[in-house]
Amino acid sequence: KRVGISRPHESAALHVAGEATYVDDIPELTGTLHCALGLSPVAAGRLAGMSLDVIRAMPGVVDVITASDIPGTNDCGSIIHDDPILCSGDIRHLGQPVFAVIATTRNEARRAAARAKEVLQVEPAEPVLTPREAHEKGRYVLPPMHLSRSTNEGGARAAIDRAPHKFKTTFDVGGQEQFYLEGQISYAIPKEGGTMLVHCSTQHPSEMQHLVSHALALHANEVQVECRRMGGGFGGKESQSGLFACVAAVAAHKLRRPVKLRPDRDDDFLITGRRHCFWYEYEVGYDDDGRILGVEVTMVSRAGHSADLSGPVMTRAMCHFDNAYWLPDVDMHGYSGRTNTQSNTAFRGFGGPQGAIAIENIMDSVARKLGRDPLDVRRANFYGKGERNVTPYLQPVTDNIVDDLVGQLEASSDYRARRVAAAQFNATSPILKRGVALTPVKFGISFNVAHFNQAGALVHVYTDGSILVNHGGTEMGQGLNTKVAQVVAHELGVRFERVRATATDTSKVANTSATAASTGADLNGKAAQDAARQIRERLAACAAARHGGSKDDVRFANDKVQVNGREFDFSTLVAEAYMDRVQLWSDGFYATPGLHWDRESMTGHPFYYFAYGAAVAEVVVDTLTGEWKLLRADVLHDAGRSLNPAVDIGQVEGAFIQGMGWLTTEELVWHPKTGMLSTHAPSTYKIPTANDCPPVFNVRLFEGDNFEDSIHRSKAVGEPPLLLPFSVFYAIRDAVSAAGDHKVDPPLRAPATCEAILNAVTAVRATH
Ligand code: MTE
Ligand code: LUZ
Ligand code: MOS
Repeated sequence: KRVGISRPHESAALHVAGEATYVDDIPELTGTLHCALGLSPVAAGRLAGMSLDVIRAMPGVVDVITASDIPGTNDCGSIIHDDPILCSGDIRHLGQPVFAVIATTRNEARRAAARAKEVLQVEPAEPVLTPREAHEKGRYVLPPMHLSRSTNEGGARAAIDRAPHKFKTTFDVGGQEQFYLEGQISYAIPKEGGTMLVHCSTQHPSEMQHLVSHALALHANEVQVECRRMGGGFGGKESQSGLFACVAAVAAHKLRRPVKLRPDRDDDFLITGRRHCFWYEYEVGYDDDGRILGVEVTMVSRAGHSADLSGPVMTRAMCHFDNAYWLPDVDMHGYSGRTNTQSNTAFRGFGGPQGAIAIENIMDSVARKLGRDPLDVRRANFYGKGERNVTPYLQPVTDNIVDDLVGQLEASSDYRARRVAAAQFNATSPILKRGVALTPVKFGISFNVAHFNQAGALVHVYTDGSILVNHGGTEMGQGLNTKVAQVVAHELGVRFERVRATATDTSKVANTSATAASTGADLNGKAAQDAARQIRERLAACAAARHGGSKDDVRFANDKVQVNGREFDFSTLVAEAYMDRVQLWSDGFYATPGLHWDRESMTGHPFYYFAYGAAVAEVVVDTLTGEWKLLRADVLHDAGRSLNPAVDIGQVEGAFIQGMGWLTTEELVWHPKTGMLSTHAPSTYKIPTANDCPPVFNVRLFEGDNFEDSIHRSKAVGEPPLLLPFSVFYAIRDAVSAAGDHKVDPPLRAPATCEAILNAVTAVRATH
């Protein structure tokens, strides 16, 4: 058995030895030039002129490239083509790349590019910075979206009007920087006949190939993109690696020299987008037990200056507003606000967290208004099995395990007793207040764009019995190559060490999807299994032909092959098969079955299955300073029949801490007049560290198979656990509410920074 067992990341030894090759570690070719971007100093307006001679005269500068040097189209947009590579007149945001300096060294390029402010003549205009302002002005990057479902005449409105209790309020949730440790980078190398090779840190090599070919006016078969691994992507390299790939390629194409573009962290912050912040307004009607009878919600995201992935992000947000709850009558409106800020993009969860946290906020408020334990209110609203089990987008929830899973966690975490203990503590502690919360997760797995759910793989068995696997997915630290190699080793009955995974390469597997939506192992694992299975069948036929017996009785296990009562080494059979002229390599393909989606009505079956999870968090808050500590977290997460429990637990722990950062310490601040992102470095933008792990951190995987025929019945694990630290946010909210009257709903926004917590404490005390 090679799947379902814990084993280290395939590159773990290389990672810790510092030997794993990232793009910047590739030995530079002779003649390599370095690129830096000159950025717009204003957030909106017109570019009236550029005095680039000043830049050209700087030491080491070889050339300066502007939009007019792009031989093909000046666009690096994903899905919708509204994203200029370099500014061609209309200034979209402060930090927008306007020109590219190419110099002998990276420092010389950066020094020259830093003079952008002096050499650009701009006619500034008033920027629109917040989603609410964009909404008021009707400025959107996409048409508004609407999703509603009703089980009664009159829909959500009538259900709210008839409900025994109702309230209407607003809520704010901030954005989040991906903060991949390896920044964006591309290294473009011109090849014969005007073709191009690009080494790119990207989750989406095929899209980089398309964007570069369009920018250079080449065919796709003239551009090759390769990515061995990333030092993290988290969604930030799904589309937005494109600008860097295109600029490096345009420069390399023009100068006929290799060009590397590696922006530093501050520039990366100013150029690229991140998780969308959301503003919500909702009205809720509910009964005495806290059951939600009707909801109307408006969600407005900060899309930034272009569409990028804002459409699919809003779709996923609207398809996760239900989270784990049956909402009989619901009416949702989604607006992607066009603002003069970086274009926001994918980030782990892809709008799912932003959708689901809105309903969790509603659950928490309803419980406080009714004076009930929030877990009881949540449970009263859970999807059922067979009834009350249809999502607002009309996909039935047929694999519901939320009740079981939450029940197990409630018991193992000692939730009830700890709620009582926290209340007792709070009764005698005027300054320090404790809070405990349990929150569930249900997350839909598949790209919400149906045709992206396909993948390909190549498996080569060499005559010495060693195996190479190549697939369309990319490795960003999540352990995808490890899982795919495990699947191949399992299929061929060989040791894991026999199988090696190689760099993702558009010239090996074509037309791949982004490694995203948590589908990497589901899609590429199945494709690699398909390839390996074909080889195994050919080997079995060869073995039976040579040694007798039926090919169906040939067994592959432990590096051995059993045929007709005899046993051979795997490599012996491979050598025999080669002599018999058997094809020892194969391609494989997979497309997720049963998916469909109607964009107009926002209904269909967008997800193959759901992944579930739940977490309990306990915090203590200092109500004089707003400082807090996570004392303990208990997590039970559903990875189906995990392919690799060690890797999956790592994913759950990492996602928990990353999501906690989003909801607590990571705050983005744009200057309200200039639109300058002032939090553009770790000095002002606070990501969590290893120190922020709670002293008690119990993370377990739920026992149970995927109901669907996924790869070895596993479930995708990359994104869903990012929603688990909702429990931290609601534990903080619980502690804040203990500072005042319990029935007062704390006005706490996310991120719950110390400042936000203190403001919420002040507000609940004022109404005390
Ligand atoms: N884990 C690590 N270590 N680094 C990453 O960049 N990205 C996350 C998640 N886990 C990421 C990660 C995101 S956003 C996604 S969509 C999935 O991994 C993608 O990989 P998978 O589909 O193979 O799980
Ligand atoms: N849909 C989705 C997408 O659910 N997740 C993604 O990462 C994605 N990326 C591009 C387009 N649709
Ligand atoms: Mo992940 S946000 O789908 O790259």
